[in-house]
Amino acid sequence: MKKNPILLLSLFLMLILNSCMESKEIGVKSAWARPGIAGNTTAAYFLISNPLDRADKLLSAKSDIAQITEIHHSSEMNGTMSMQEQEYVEIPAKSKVEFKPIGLHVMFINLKQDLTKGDQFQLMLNFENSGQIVVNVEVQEP
Ligand SMILES: [Cu+2]
Repeated sequence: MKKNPILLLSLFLMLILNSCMESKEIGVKSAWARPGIAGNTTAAYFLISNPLDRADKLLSAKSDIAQITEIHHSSEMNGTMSMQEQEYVEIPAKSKVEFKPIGLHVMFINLKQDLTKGDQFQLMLNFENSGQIVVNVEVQEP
C-alpha cells in the first residue's frame, strides 16, 4: 500500500496541535469581589490552580480601581479579625490555592469608584514564573 504523504502530514500536524492544547499553565477562576464605596476598601477572591510540576509564586496584584492593591491574609482569633500584607503567596506544584473571605485575599485600598453588584473590573496578578495573568473580576454580594 502506498503511503499518503498528505495524510501523514495532517496526522503529524494534529499531534503537534494536540500537544499544544494540552500545554498546562497556571489558571485563575471564579474571581469575585465585594461591593464597595469610593474612598473605602474592598477585597477580591478567586481560585488559583497550578497543574505544573513546579511551584510558582504570586508576587503582586495590580488594578485601576483603587489607589493601592495588596495581597493580604486574614485570620480570626477569639472573635477578632486581623490581616497581614503578604510579601508573596507560594503556589505549590500540582495544587490549588483558594483566596476566600477568611484567609488569602486581594485588598483594594482607597477605591477610586463605587463598585456595585454586576460591575466588572480587571485584576493583574503577577507571578514569578508565569508572568502576568489578567483576571476578570465580577462584583457580587457575599
Ligand atoms: Cu485585607
